[in-house]
Amino acid sequence: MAKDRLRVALIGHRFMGKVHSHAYQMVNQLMQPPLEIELGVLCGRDASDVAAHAQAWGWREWSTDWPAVVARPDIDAVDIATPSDMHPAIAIEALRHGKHVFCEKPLANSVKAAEAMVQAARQARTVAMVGFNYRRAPALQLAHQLIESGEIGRVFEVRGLYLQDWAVDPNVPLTWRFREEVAGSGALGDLLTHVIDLTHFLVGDFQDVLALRQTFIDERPMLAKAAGEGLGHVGAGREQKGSVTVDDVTAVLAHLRNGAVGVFEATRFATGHKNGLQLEIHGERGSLRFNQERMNELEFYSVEDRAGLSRAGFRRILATHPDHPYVAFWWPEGHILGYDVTFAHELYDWVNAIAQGTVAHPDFEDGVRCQKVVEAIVASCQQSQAVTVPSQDGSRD
Ligand code: SOE
Repeated sequence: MAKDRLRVALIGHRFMGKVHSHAYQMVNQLMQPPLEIELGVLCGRDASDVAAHAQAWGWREWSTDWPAVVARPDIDAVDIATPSDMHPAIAIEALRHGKHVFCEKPLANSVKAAEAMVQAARQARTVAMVGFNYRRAPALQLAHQLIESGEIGRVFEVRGLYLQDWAVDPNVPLTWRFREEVAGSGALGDLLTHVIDLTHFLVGDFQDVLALRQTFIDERPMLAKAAGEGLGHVGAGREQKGSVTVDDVTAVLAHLRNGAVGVFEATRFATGHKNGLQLEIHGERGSLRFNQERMNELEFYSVEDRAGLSRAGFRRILATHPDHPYVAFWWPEGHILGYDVTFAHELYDWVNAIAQGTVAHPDFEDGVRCQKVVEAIVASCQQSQAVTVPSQDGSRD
């Protein structure tokens, strides 16, 4: 018997649009979700680009008119892969039309806008999920299981770094990622939000933050095309320059509500690091260590080892055993997985939640939770002092 279908429209067709399109194909072909995903409409600003991508990636139709697309009765779910300034308008309109929504991170550029999205999701009663994809790396799911089962005991410290280096070149043009009115912030919103979300997932809520930020290159060549391209590696710059209005690096010290302490940094200027999302969590019974550039590995140290032969310290767990989360969908043990599967895993979970009428985390409320930390970090940078992060119920306890 044919499966029921989920007819999806994807808004955005650059880096994230490409990754999501590829992920849907993997989900259908290898993960066999309860609903068959139909790649319905691909939507973007540039007609000839979007048409070419729709054809290449297997979308049935294409459009440049997102309000019309999210209102279509033959679309059940809307996936938003645009720059973050567009997230609230598209998500709220899609929810108003009763669609399920998947929205790339960060959920919005302000707490206020993110809360309006939560409100719209509550009214729609559909499944609204935010794309913090790294939660779905099998090694980090395993880390979550180990922490939940008490393997490292009470957590004392979390250290989170997100290190990239593509912005070091002053000729990288002024794409949307360098413009506050579009991106909200720089390394903070683009990179540190992943670390904040992982801290929420693995350790707990933030109590207060003390932060600093810096912009090293204040002006960059204007883009030939206003829309901009992916990370800004591509596309010739012009002689004319425009102002960078976001942070190149942000560093944060934090107290968490459970008594743990956090040390965090995100930068686009860490020469030599390409996508170094690194986490280290220290607990009373052991520690865990992860680096996205070696995403199949989780390092684990247990204080119990002191009594045995393995005094050497951290052991490496290759998180590719079929018992490890999501791995059974893929290849035999040791045939390692890549960045793209984290998207397949999150979209699979979204589709499952839609089929079963459940919630898929991180949901829009988790997106607000992250944005509250972002706003506290920005306030701390502006005031040069520690700032309390409001709790999810709005109190500053
Ligand atoms: C670009 O810096 C970027 O693609 C981010 O936007 C992603 O969220 C991160 O996963 C990788 O880097």
